[in-house]
Amino acid sequence: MRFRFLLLLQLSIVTQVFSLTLYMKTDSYQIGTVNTFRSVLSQQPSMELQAAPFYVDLNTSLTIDIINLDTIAHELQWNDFASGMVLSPLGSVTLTRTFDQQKVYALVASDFSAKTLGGSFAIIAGLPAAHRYYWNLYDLQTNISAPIANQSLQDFPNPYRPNLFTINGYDYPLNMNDSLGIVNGQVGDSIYITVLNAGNMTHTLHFHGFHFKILSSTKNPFQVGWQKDSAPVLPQDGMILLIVPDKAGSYPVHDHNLTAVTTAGGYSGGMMTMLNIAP
Ligand SMILES: [Cu+2]
Repeated sequence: MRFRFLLLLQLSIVTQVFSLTLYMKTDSYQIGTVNTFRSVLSQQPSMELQAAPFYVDLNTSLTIDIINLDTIAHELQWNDFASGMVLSPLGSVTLTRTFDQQKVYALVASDFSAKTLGGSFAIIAGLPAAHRYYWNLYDLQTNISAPIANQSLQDFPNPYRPNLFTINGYDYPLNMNDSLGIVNGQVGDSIYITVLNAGNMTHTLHFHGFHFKILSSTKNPFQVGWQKDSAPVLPQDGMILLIVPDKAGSYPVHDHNLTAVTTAGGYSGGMMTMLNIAP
């Protein structure tokens, strides 16, 4: 009887209580013309490269089990926390957190190997269910991905010369079928775009056609409220952008650093996606 009372009390404080299981794995993937190692943090143990985010209502509490499928240890942290937690080889950790702000709660790898290889997962709180999209940004110098994965390389080369730039795991134009990221909306819609930079450098997104309003940013909060056509997304920052299109058409969005709009040195490719707005 006492247990039941406590359970009811807890439910009255927290809107919803859910559990979530995530799997961490480093593996090699073919991305466009290159083969590269990536670390993926995903709800799918099968490790699809394109890891969908998890949306929650405000004040949702989650219990999160994270299972390391790798035979090496990793470290993870929330991108708004200074300290992290160790995932031992083939081990697991359990976290709980309540999500009470409209923002991206990003779980990011913090050991050199998995961080450099993009291990990241976004829990996005407080967005309406309609018209929401997700862009996980990533860059890598692919000839160092294998030594990073097997931990024989423990630091960045100088200079770092990335040749791979992706959104949700794919470079342009391979991402043109990406239902998570390609925006399909209508004039007047409120379109919410969540961006998580899981890469190793700042990516400054530039929108053609529309200005966006910055609704939240964990690493760069002084930008919140700005309405811009370009803004930097710092490494491991999560940002929520809002656009309300005033005209129809197809408009590209790309990293304004045009080096990142290449694939293996060829233009155009890399970090570019599309806003398709119907009348
Ligand atoms: Cu442009």
